[in-house]
Amino acid sequence: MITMDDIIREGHPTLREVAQEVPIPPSAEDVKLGEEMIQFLKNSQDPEKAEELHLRGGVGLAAPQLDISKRIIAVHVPSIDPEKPEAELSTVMYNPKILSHSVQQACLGEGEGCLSVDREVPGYVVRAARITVSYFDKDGNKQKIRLKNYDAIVVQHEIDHLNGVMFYDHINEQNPLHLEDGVLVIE
Ligand code: FHF
Ligand code: ZN
Repeated sequence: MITMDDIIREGHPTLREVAQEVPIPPSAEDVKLGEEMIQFLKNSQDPEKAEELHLRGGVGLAAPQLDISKRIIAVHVPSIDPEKPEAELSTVMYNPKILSHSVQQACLGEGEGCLSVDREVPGYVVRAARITVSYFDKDGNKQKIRLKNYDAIVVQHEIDHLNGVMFYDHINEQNPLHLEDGVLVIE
């Protein structure tokens, strides 16, 4: 079981590496890792389990955060609308790739945090509002999905980890709360 002790923190060199692509179809070991990453996210969002295991709530996790420099990410974003459970995004992606992105940009109104960063970093993290991503699933099938708004932000945060990029790299240094015109603010 993955716990907070398995997650490396900023300053660890692995977080600044470009992670290696994984062989497709994913090995049994990489499939198991993906399942454990999703389970961690589910546990972290379960109030009882999170308290018991001292987990910080998370919606995404990238293998480099476990000191595994492989291009594997997990996202578990629950649907905000109980009437629409199919809106949940819960996937493991092997070798994900952003094929295209919107010109329009977006950011979370609350800013971002990271399981590998034990401090508050204020500022808007401006990203693409919509992305098209290709990836391989656990069976080695190639998938292509379009994501927008919150889902798109989370997946970009995770893919950044595969490229050694941290969320605060995107914050305007001079003025962290400055927003250009047209940036969609997701509340
Ligand atoms: C999180 N937590 O998941 C943040 C951090 C925008 O690389 O967003 O570092 F638990 C991955 C519902 C809504 C339930 C939000 C991407 C953030 C990715 C993890 N929590 C939440 C929730 C959350 C990081 N990460 C603050 C831990
Ligand atoms: Zn992160």
